[in-house]
Amino acid sequence: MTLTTINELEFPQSLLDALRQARHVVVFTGAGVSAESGIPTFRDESGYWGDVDPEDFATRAGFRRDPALVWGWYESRRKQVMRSQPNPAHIAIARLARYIEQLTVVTQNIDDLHERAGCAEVLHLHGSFFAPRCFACARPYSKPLDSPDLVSSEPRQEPPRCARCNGRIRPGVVWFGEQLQREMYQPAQRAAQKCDVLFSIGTSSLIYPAASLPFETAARGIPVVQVNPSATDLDAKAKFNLRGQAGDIMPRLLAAAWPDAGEG
Ligand code: BV8
Ligand code: ZN
Repeated sequence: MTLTTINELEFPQSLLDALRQARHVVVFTGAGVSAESGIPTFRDESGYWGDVDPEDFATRAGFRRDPALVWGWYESRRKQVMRSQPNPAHIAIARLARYIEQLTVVTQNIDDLHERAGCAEVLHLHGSFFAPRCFACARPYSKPLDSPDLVSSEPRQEPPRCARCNGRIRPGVVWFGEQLQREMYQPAQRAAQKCDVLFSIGTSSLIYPAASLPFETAARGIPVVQVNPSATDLDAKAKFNLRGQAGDIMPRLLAAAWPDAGEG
């Protein structure tokens, strides 16, 4: 395991070689990749879980108990994402597609910053802000969430109702105790098991089954590159631990591996 801190100008040659020779790269991300876009993470100092209890805000029971509180929380987070921009980490990740034959981006995030940075296809293991559905009958909610009659900045907002069964609309995310969608998790797992390099960027590696992906990659002897200012359980299994912020490291790593990567 090689530890490289951000202020070291050189990345290990073996990492640059692995990248240049890779045909298929998986990039697995968590809330830390959006931190430099101004989006709070969950478990850092100023993270979401420091303000709210996940039991009340990220479970079915919490939504049943107080749908307006949960819907209002997700709506305020969604609007913050709409006001934010992809940061240099998102842009560098999308730019990888220019140099790698196959790039698979797998995120635990529910924002659309990877897509807005130019990633064509993103596997959202924990869902998305942009796929609300009926809590009762699961019918997708097709009305635009920013339609005038739905715009409010109140912390508690009564969720809209389903056109088919009049059930409450819920955020299109995976809450604790809910299964991940097979059509997201299975391709992510396949990619993690057959890629040439896997990046794990900005995740505390604590939430399962998503967190198991980089461990499955490492167990197959495939190099795992972790990018995180802090240590996580993955440190022990990652071949390269790049200590620092993703927005600093990722553009520099691309420029080191492919000197023209820095251009427009
Ligand atoms: C399920 C909703 C079961 C969306 C979230 C073993 C197997 C299976 C399940 C379990 C298991 N053990 C326990 C479980 C249950 C549970 C779980 O994992 N619990 C934990 C507490 C142990 N898992 C579940 O419930 C999952 N469901 O397995 O169902 C099942 C089985 C059969 C039948 C029915 C059910 C569902 C988990 C999904 C929960 N949903 N959120 C939302 O609101 O966003 S969780 C939440 O955590 C988010 O989704 C988030 O994406 C996810 C992971 O967090 P991170 O992204 O890592 O963010 P975090 O703040 O933790 O870390 C940020 C990192 O970034 C830090 O390390 C920091 O240092 C770094 N960083 C900061 N700045 C930067 C940076 N890095 C780089 N650059 C920077 N600038
Ligand atoms: Zn319905």
